[in-house]
Amino acid sequence: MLSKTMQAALNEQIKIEAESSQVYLAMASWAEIQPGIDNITAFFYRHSDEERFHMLKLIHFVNERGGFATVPALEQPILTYPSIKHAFKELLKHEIMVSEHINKLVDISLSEKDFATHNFLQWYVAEQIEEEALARTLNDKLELIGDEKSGLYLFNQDILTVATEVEGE
Ligand code: OFO
Repeated sequence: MLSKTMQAALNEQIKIEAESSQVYLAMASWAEIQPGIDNITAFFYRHSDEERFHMLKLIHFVNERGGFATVPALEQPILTYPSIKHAFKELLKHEIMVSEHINKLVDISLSEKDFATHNFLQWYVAEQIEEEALARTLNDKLELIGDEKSGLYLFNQDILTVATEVEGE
């Protein structure tokens, strides 16, 4: 059985995952209307779906442990970006923020002596390590490219392979 504190913290995380899904969905929609970056667009759509999966996993866990997962109201995400580079910087910032929240959840699970939740959260800890690593790798590549169009062309060619390698999917 979840404590009230643990349940509230997990419900908060459900909102964060749902908002992450929205943030990346907005990036995907914006990328989709930019010419020639179809793989980058596909990456954002896929990332948005993954965040929805993270949210659903939490919802099922809370409900299975005798709590009640609440579906949250969501903020409208940023809709447009000055450049692809800006979008990926935002993605990294967002993932770092999510990791901090996961760490707080782990901390709460320990102070509540909720070892089942602690164990469940290890999946998210590992996932955040991968997602931050991927976001950093992609940002590094974009830095190398600078403002060259040919570099962006190659980045678009590469992105799905790089994502698969880093995430080990
Ligand atoms: Fe839910 O993993 Fe990214 O944010």
